[in-house]
Amino acid sequence: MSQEIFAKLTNSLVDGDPDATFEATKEALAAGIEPMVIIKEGLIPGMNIVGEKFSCGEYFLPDLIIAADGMQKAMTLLEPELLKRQQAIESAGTVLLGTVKGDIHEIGKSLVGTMLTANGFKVHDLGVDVPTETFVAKVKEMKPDILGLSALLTTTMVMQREVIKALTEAGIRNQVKVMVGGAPVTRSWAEEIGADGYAEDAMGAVQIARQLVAK
Ligand code: B1M
Repeated sequence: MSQEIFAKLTNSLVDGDPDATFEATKEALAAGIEPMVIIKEGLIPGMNIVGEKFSCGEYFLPDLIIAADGMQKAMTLLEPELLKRQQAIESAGTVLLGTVKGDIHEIGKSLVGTMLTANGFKVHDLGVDVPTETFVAKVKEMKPDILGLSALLTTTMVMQREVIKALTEAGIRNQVKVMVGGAPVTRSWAEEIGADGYAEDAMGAVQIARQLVAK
C-alpha cells in the first residue's frame, strides 16, 4: 500500500503534475504515513529523477520548475504536520539560514528550516540568493548560535567559503558556528572551507545543530 503511494508521489513529480502530487500527499497523510517518510520515500526520489533527466538533456528548465511547484504544493500539507510533531518546547538555539548568492534553490533549505523549527530551534530564514554582506550583517545584528548556508550548485558552493572568509574579515567568525549543506556539498568540502559542521539532509542538520550548540 505504502509502496503504491510512494510510486504515485514519485511519478507525479516526474510526470510534471503538481495537482496529482498534492492529492497523493493528501492520500499518504490520510493513510497515516509519517511526513518525513513521505518526503524521503516519495518526493525526493521524484526530484532526483527529474534532476537526472535534466542532466542528460531529456528534460528542460520548465520541467524543473513544474517539479518544484509540485514539491512545494506537497510541502504546504507536510510542513504543518512536521511542525505538529515538534520535539521540544524550549528553544534549542537560534539558527540564521539562507541559500547563498547566485542560487535560488529553496526547497531543501526550507525543509532544513522546518525540521530545525520542529526540533525546538528558533529559525530566521533569509531566503535564497542571499548576498554575503547580508549574512555578515545579520550575524552581527541577530547573534545567532548557528549560521546555516545552503548551496545546490557546484558554481555557488564557493560562496559558502566566501561567507566564512567575510565573517573572519569582519572579526566575528568566532561568534557563530557555521553549518553547510546542499546536494554538491561534502564533508571534505566543509572541512576545506573551515565550516564547523556539515549535514547531508534535514534530519542530519538537526543532529549537527544540536552538537554545535552543545559545544
Ligand atoms: Co536546479 N539544479 N537549476 N532548479 N535543480 C539541480 C541542483 C541539479 C543537480 C539538476 C541536475 O542537473 N541534475 C543542477 C546542478 C548541477 C550542478 O551544479 N552540479 C541544477 C541546475 C544546473 C540548475 C540551473 C543552473 C538550470 C539552468 O538554469 N540551466 C538553475 C540555476 C538557478 C540558480 O539557482 N541560479 C536551476 C534552477 C532550478 C529551479 C529554479 C527550476 C528549481 C528550484 C526551484 C525552487 O527551489 N523553488 C530546480 C530544481 C527543482 C532542481 C532539482 C531537480 C531538485 C532540487 C530539490 O528541490 N531537491 C535539482 C536536482 C536534484 O537535487 N536532484 C536541481 C529536493 C530537496 C529536498 O533536496 O535541495 O538537495 P535538496 O536539499 C536536501 C539536502 O541537499 C540537504 O537537506 C535537504 C533535505 O534533505 N540540504 C542541507 C540542503 N541545504 C542544506 C543546508 C544545510 C544542511 C543540509 O545546512 C545549512
